Amino acid sequence: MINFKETIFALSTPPGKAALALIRISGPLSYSCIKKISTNMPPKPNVATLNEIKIQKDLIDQSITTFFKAPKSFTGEDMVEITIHGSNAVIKKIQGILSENKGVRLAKPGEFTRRAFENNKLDLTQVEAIADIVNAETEMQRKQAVSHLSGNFFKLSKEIFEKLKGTLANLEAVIDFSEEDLPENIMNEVKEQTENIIRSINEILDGASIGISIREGFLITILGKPNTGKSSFINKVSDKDISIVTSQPGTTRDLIESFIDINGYPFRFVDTAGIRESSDLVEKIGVNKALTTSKEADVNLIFLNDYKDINDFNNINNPIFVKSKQDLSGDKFNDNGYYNISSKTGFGIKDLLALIQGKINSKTQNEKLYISRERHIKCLISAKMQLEKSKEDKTVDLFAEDIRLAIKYMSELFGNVDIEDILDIIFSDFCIGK
Ligand SMILES: Nc1nc2c(ncn2[C@@H]2O[C@H](COP(=O)(O)OP(=O)(O)OP(=O)(O)O)[C@@H](O)[C@H]2O)c(=O)[nH]1
Ligand SMILES: [Mg+2]
Repeated sequence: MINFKETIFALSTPPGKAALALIRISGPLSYSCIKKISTNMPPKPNVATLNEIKIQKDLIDQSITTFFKAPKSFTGEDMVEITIHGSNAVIKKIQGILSENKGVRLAKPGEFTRRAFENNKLDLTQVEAIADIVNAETEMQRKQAVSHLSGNFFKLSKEIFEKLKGTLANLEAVIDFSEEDLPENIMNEVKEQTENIIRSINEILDGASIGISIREGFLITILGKPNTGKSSFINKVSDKDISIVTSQPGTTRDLIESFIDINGYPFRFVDTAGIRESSDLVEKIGVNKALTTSKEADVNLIFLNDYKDINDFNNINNPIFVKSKQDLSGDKFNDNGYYNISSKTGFGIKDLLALIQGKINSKTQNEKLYISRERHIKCLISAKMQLEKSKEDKTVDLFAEDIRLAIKYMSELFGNVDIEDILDIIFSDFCIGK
């Protein structure tokens, strides 16, 4: 457990040379330990001052210093933030001075956010959203994380949680009171409530696969006949040589992955071995891997030598057929069921990427909330399964027990119950200073 009497500090910006660096201090001694080495502390909370950090007459650095008084701070404790010059020497010196104070120590990864959670400044889904914002690489990932941080998922799941409590209250009434004291049809009402809650959970779960794709990147498999220009294409869209290109058919054997941000959409392009019958063991494994990956893909870009090759890929889902080397043929982009591009000149590449984006776009809705964390999905599935179980023919007592368990699974989402073990997993995603 955390000892809340300790004051913690950490560099909250990345280490290394930079214009500025920010050190955060949180806990009861945060104000006094900075005051000791300051010439101009802020006179009141939430005001920034130009402050000299000094030890006796020795000026360490100039700083912009801000004080946040508990409970109105990120952690809910007294906090001081000092912005100093981003110099390794200055940072080291100030951290060394802070460590010399009794009861003041370097923070562990995620400890500031953990304190914010422990002090009810954030619920667990918002804590996770902070980690997601820090890790977001594309606009879509940022939007998803911000939606969770602003509490959209929390509100929805809290609503379900409250409805479950209402249902349980009705069931308790059935158990405790005699029939004549109860409203008519109360059991029918309870059953309807349960159905409605299952429907609400399903609505959230329906968006999970899109949510996971936004978190990990939509999977675009580059599939097709050997020597059709697949690896040249992944190199072109990645803007670097990540896959070997030769004029020899069967060059690519393994899966080669590239994460690409296209207009804010996260994509994982995967180059694969050309599909053909082969006696070569390594190539055979490569072809199998290609076909297995294609089953999961949001889009399969199928590279052809010739239009008639399309028939060899009838059983592949979500296909877009592509013929490369347009610089040699001079054909137009949209050509009777397939698209001509050139990795050499760049012809058609932008249009093809727009086409892929359009396919993904049609799957996503602007305002919809997408969940993507395994923990959230697990809690919702467990609650839903318990509710499905409650529909079996059983006594009111057992019905109520199912609802109680569903409530427990839902409350795990916000971190209201016995969750010490999952806290450690969540906070280990954080860096020091967060
Ligand atoms: N002129 C021209 N040649 C290309 C183009 N794209 C690829 N090539 C050539 O076609 C040959 C095969 O290219 P790769 O990108 O290795 O083809 P691949 O589909 O990955 O081949 P495998 O890995 O064997 O399945 C190489 O000689 C490339 O230089 C293109 O757009 N125009
Ligand atoms: Mg290749």
